[in-house]
Amino acid sequence: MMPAHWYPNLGMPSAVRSALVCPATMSRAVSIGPTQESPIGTTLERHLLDRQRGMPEATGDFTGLFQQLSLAAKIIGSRVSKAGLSGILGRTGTTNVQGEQVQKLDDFANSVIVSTVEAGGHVCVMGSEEVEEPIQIPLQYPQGKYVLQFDPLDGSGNIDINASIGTIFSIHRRLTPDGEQGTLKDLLQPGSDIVAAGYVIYGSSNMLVYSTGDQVDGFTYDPGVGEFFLSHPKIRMPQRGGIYSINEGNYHKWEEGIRKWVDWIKAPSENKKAYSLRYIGAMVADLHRTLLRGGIFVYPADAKNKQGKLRLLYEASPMAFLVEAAGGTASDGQRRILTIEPEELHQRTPVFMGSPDDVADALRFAGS
Ligand code: AFP
Repeated sequence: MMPAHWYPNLGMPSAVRSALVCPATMSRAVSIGPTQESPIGTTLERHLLDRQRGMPEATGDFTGLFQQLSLAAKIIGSRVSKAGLSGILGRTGTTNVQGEQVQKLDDFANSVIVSTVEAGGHVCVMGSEEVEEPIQIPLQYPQGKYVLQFDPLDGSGNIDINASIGTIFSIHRRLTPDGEQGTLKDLLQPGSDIVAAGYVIYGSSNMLVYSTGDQVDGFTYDPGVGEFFLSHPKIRMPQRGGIYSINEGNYHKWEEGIRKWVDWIKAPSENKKAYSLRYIGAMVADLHRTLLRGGIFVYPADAKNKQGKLRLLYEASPMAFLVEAAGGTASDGQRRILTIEPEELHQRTPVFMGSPDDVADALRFAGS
């Protein structure tokens, strides 16, 4: 049961309510920043509308797109929570006990996002980690001003073991002329031009976390009410944490600098305690913990994945946008991830993300 204070107007004394209120900020001209205070318990929809009201030139397109994404998150979350029951586990091409074709959960999540968003008129083209080519908006629908990229179900290796997985998304403005179908050009934009990014984590509870660049807010889903409620306003990442997150099974494939860094971070010394290792194998879950608790998440290049493993457009850029908005650092080892100009849809990149001091330490070793 969710604590009563999540619901702003349900019997909570006004003194308590105002103590929970978070002040507003608006630091980037492009962001859709709030002009009002957002009390704990605000629904995602109200939060978006409050922000929209603070932007007289806003048309409601952004809020409309987000409402569709939130609906997609609810549908995917509902199916994920029933995965073990509904016989949906398994690979595409297999049949369930009713003899029906089983749709792989990541294919399902992909179709839900595409079908929820395409008819809305807010987007002109989409890019998905699951789909090789740009996803065009059929001509019977309006071609919107935004561009949506997403990884429908990140960490899909975790589905069959009931561990956390997630959806990652980012939104850009279109570059091609209004009214036409969007193209690859609209999708190949750097993270620095992201208008908003976020993720949904399907875990012990489901959460939607998003940012328009000025702050990062987290909303927890109440399945009884069917709404995401503001639960983690203005997430800030600590300057330094105590956890490192990396697939250490790749130790012998790494370059020497990464090996030395891992040897150093887990060894206690006069100046520091040994860091703890946590790695679930789903970037969303590992970075969600890193956002809230601090520390570092790393997926470096290695002998097998010479360009790194994670996808720039569907994983690294959106997460880098959130990490930076929460006060953290996101690098590919040499430059800010947000400054990388993508050349291909499914381009990969090494990733060093987290608390600024922890990333600085790792980069010192990686460059050695
Ligand atoms: P899947 O979605 O194919 O499971 O990949 C997940 C992922 O892209 C990212 O979420 C993880 O951080 C990373 O791969 C895990 O990779 P390793 O299994 O090589 O550690």
